[in-house]
Amino acid sequence: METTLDLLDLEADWTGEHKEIVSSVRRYVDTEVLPRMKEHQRAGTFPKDVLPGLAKLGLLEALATNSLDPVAYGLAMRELERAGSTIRSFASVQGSLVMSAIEMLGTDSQKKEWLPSLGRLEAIGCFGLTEPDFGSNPAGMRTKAEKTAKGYKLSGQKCWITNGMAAKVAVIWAKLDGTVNGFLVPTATPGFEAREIRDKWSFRTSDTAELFLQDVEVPESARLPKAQSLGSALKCLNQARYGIAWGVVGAAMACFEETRRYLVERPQFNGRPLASHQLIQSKLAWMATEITTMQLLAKRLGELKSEDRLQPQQVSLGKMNNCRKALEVARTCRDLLGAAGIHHEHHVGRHLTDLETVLTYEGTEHIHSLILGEHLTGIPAYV
Ligand code: TGC
Ligand code: FAD
Repeated sequence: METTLDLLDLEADWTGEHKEIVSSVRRYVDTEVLPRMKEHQRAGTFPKDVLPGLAKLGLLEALATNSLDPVAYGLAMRELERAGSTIRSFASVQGSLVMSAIEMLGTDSQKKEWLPSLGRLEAIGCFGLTEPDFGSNPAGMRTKAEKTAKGYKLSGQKCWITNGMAAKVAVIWAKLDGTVNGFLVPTATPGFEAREIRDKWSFRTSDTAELFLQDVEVPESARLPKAQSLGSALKCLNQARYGIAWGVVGAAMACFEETRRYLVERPQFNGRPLASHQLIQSKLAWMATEITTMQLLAKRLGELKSEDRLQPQQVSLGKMNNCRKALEVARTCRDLLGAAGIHHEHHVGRHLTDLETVLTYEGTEHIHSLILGEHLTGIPAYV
């Protein structure tokens, strides 16, 4: 029996563009990405071989030309994350962090130089905000930029940087005279070094690196002129966090669907399928309800974004709620698969461990609850 997770008939509101995007990304995920994930998960490698197919979808090119509506973008992230959070993350960093930074904060010539090649994935970008001693609190960053006769000299260290090994250009956040600024740094510049972070049990199929900058000289034209405070970096994070609120719905759906199929097929006790037991149905009903409310929340964020009314605390609510719920769904699915749930044969274990990263990056659960807390009380409680 086929079933649907569209219990509130949300798909009825989809435009032709939404339907098209969901079916093309889903086809790409099913035929080109999922068959390769197990092998890359075991090896701990990013599946570079899926990038030509992603480029062909034209999603990131559409972002560069602002021709994708927020709900279409969100649905694309949802479908990509069915394959895994690491695949959606590649696209989030490239599109929502790097391309958005250039689009929102760059000059016309920076846009002309980088957006087309980033959009076609001919160049890969990374976004360096986090440092070893400054994760949740990037305001404390030590990476600094000094004015030189021809431009700037950058020194410092960034860590946990997605796409860091493959990147041709890095958006580097650094303090210039004590104020956070953004710079576009070609990674081939002398003094720039990326080192892979190995031995991860989460995000094994993602390229994660530490970046070292030692007296990296860049011209004046490398500075993002509209980035003149930490707020500019946080503005880019809003875009990516929005995509995460949608993306994790896809991870939860993928876990649910794989588990439901298993439960209706596997007999246990008198030859009856596991799905016939009341406790199992109760868990399926709970998960389907959570996935439905996650979708409603993402859709509402999309509507607000389409009307240019989306506020940071609303994005925090969506990122925090949907990551937590997706993780709970993945954990429940792992349980319902029994021993099979710990094996690479199923994707659930990979989704579960990857969602642990998604809960942490782009603002941890605590940080998003503090952002909401500040909104609700007027009292910042970070310190
Ligand atoms: P605070 O004083 O609150 O704010 C500084 C300035 O920024 C403004 N602002 C925002 N602007 C736009 N969007 C937002 N979401 C904003 N949040 C704050 C604020 O109005 C202020 O403006 P102004 O004009 O007064 O200067 O800053 P704070 O230092 O107290 O920090 C607040 C806090 C803790 C919420 C912030 O630091 C934070 O969000 N921390 C979490 C760090 C984080 O999320 N890092 C992510 C790194 S990138 C990443 O993880 C990529 S993962 C790969 C993938 O996405 O797939
Ligand atoms: P910490 O800030 O040390 O936090 C540790 C714990 O303390 C958390 O539970 C946190 O919630 C809690 N905590 C911190 N402050 C408070 C407080 N004030 N009150 C209560 N609790 C608090 N960063 C980038 O810049 N670019 C990237 O591309 C990128 N990619 C990433 C990819 C992966 C796989 C991972 C794991 C991380 C990535 N990050 C990236 C970094 C990520 O954004 C940080 O890990 C995240 O912001 C948290 O910082 P931290 O790890 O230093 O944790």
